[in-house]
Amino acid sequence: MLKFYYSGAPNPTKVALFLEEAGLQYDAIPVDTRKGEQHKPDFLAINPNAKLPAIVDGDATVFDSSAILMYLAEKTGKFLPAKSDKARGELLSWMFFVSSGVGPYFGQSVHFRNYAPEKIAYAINRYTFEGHRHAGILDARLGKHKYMLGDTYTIVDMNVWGWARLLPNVVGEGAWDKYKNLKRLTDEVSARPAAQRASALKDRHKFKTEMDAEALAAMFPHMQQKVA
Ligand SMILES: N[C@@H](CCC(=O)N[C@@H](CS)C(=O)NCC(=O)O)C(=O)O
Repeated sequence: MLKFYYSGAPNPTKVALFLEEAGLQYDAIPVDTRKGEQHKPDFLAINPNAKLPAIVDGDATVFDSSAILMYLAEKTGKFLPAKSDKARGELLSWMFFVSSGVGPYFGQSVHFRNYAPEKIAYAINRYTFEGHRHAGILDARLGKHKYMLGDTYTIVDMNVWGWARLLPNVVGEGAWDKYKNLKRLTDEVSARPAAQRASALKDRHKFKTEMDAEALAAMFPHMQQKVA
């Protein structure tokens, strides 16, 4: 059976959404990042980047949420746009936009707002600005189309949903008044039974909740190393 290495964080939850939407059988294996389990040799053999999600499907090992979504969509033929060069171009563009833009900028904004030991005004402003900029691009797209690729619900919407749910943590309260099209998509996806099962998956296992010294050292190792 497909092994799904996960935590309750945004990137694993998008993959949980696909697995649930597609009705695939999977074995959900918790990796508790606040206990440092992502750095254990057994997990590093699956994802040398020490992050969730990752899957092992037969002899295929895939890490990085966008890569996993593409892999599973192509393997099952589900949640992809119609076959054409135009649609493939849009699929790749928006998948990479989420993985190279939305994920990293949203993640850094959450980090500097909530976890950085000092409140660095420059960093908070830069990443909040980029959070708004990326949310605005998604919102404009969704002002023209029901879903990110047009009329059909695809892996791009799943990829967006994973992070969009956290928008107020990224840019602050009032986010949803500003990005109404993105809110419409996020709410619609969140209401799907598969999304509810994906969000509830983390409750099947007992993940550590305290952000204590062990958790900070595991998730933000730079805090203990001066490299610049
Ligand atoms: N580009 C990766 C990012 C993965 C990532 O940052 N995962 C986070 C959870 S959302 C994680 O595992 N954090 C634990 C850590 O950094 O130690 C993806 O899209 O899968």
